[in-house]
Amino acid sequence: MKNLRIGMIGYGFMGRTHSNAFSQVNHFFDLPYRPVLQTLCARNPARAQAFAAQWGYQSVEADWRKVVESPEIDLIDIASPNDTHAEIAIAAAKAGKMVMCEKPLGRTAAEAQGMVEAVEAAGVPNMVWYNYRRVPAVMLAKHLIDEGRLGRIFHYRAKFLQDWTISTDLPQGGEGLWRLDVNVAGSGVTGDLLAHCIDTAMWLNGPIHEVSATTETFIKSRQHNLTGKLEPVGIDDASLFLARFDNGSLATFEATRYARGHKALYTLEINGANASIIWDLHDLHRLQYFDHGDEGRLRGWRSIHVTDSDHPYMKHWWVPGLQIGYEHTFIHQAADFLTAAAGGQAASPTFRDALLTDHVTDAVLASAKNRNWVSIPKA
Ligand code: SOE
Repeated sequence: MKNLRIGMIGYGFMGRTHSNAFSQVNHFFDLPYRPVLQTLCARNPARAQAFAAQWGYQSVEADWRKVVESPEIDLIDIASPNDTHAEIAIAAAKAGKMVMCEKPLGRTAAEAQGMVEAVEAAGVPNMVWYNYRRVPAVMLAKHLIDEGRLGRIFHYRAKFLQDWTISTDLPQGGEGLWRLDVNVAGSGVTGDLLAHCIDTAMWLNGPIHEVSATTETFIKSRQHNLTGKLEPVGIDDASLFLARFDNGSLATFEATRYARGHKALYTLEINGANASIIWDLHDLHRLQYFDHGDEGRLRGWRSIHVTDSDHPYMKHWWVPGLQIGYEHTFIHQAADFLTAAAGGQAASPTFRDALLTDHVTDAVLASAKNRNWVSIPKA
């Protein structure tokens, strides 16, 4: 097993999920690489030191360029705010490093395009952390769909509901709240939450053909943490869209941070001619499955507890019936990446896959602004 020395850029929520994945992955998966937490790179020196000590990083660096150029680093993992993704990823690819990037890939598709070109020109393994694909129940849904069990797909329905920005007193900008600053985040819930729904949807149900959207910014100005001034809010607080997929199915998508009581309710439902599937992040190890082919008297929704050893990823964990959770999705993604990287390959979703999601989020924002249907560019 070869060491793979990681330069982690960022130490927020995602820096923790990724560091945890790299720390745990070899305990549960037999892999060609052993990730080594080599360097933690972040702007606040005291917090960076504390984070590095807590997670076991061997060194700390404030300038990401030094990490990217360092001969002691094999892989750059970008877990810093969205406005830093492109510059770091492009420099890392040019330096011949493998690159992993937190979602969304770019703030716009134009920004993501340059990132795709850089990793493909350098031929370096790459992946974007759309982690919900690696929930075992969601992966099981993928297998059932690919086996053709649902038949012709008519409907796709997805929601991602949160409620953490309802207070008018919540400021925007700076550490922890950069998601509310449009210059840093690129957009609001469209790029942050709908991007997850769109990534999963296109993976399960194929390309989206066109969208018609509406968005709202409920709170129009907030104190900015960096300037201290009351400033206009540029992000979308809620975003809803209708979509038509290339396969002829119709879809509705909704994301908001104003659904009081919902903390991270990501749900999806797919209705096919033969069967339907429902999944809910708050009950993430269950897949609801209805099969019209079942004997009529017994036909009904099955609630599959996706914890058995023949379910995706589950043989690597405990014994059948015992559950895993959110953090494991990142561990699965790290395992898949390390396996692909050993063969010099990208892992899904690749930078190119994530570029398509950015095209859809761009189209959603354009449609909401111009009040029209917008077609999605082809891959
Ligand atoms: C936003 O609150 C957020 O942390 C997203 O940025 C993550 O991608 C999502 O998985 C949970 O919610």
